Amino acid sequence: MHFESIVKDIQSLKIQGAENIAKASVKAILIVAEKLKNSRKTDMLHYLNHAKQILFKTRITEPCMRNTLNYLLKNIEFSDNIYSHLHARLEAVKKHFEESNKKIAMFGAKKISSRMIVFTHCHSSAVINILKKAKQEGKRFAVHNTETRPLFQGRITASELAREGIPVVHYIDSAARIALKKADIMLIGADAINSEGFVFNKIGSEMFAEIAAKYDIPVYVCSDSWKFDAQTLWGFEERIEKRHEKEVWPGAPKGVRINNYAFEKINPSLITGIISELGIYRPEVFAEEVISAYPWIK
Ligand code: RUB
Repeated sequence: MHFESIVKDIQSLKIQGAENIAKASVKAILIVAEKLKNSRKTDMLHYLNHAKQILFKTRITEPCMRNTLNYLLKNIEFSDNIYSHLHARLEAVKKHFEESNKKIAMFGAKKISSRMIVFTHCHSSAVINILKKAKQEGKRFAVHNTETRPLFQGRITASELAREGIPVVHYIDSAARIALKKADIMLIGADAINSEGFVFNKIGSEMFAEIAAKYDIPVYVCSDSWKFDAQTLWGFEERIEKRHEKEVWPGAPKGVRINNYAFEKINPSLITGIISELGIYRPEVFAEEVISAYPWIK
């Protein structure tokens, strides 16, 4: 595996979902480090930082990647052996995600009971882990999911759930109201969470949360807390990635402009709670909890 191929896979969404992107970017940095193993420290620092900046640009709405790489490379300039420093940090990153995933699945599964219909949109590994855990606990429920145009990540969700033996009914995006009306709970992932509790997730998420509110369906965001973007504390606006028009309509007639936003911002008033490894919190207090658990994130 090469650094460039990981970058390409992230850009093309062959690797998708915030946590998968963060983990792949760690792998990419380690490939660069391995290549530079016998180089001078100043060169190594320069190229690692350069690689980090390239990765940051692949998907701009991904603070989980930014936090993870910043953690991986934190204080690296003071280390005598950069290579072993990186490996120690890699282990810590792995441990974080492993433990966090278990806790999110455990807390989230408690919100699911037998005979429920769970609505989800796009593909979130956090949501999938919760559903798998609920199934392991012997709960019998079904999932309604949307296909998620233009890149159909909903198909990944539907296929994974079907493989697990979880009944799943697949809907086109514009049928979401019908899919949701029959649901008891809506679970979605997150790409970013800002200091005011706004959540950024796949385009359509806020529209579906508004429909859920209309039918009194609770909406939970399932997310590792490293998706919190601390830069928003200082006034930085989370940027929303706009992707190529061709993904929506290859060969569209001249004169047709296409807005292909990858994500949208969900108002905290539409969110019942954020399920993270720290517990289940209202979006407005989430930032405070993350900063107190991980002071370095600031
Ligand atoms: C994926 C998406 C997911 C979040 C959370 O968008 O919006 O809900 O990334 O995923 P894309 P996870 O397909 O454009 O990357 O829970 O796996 O971190």
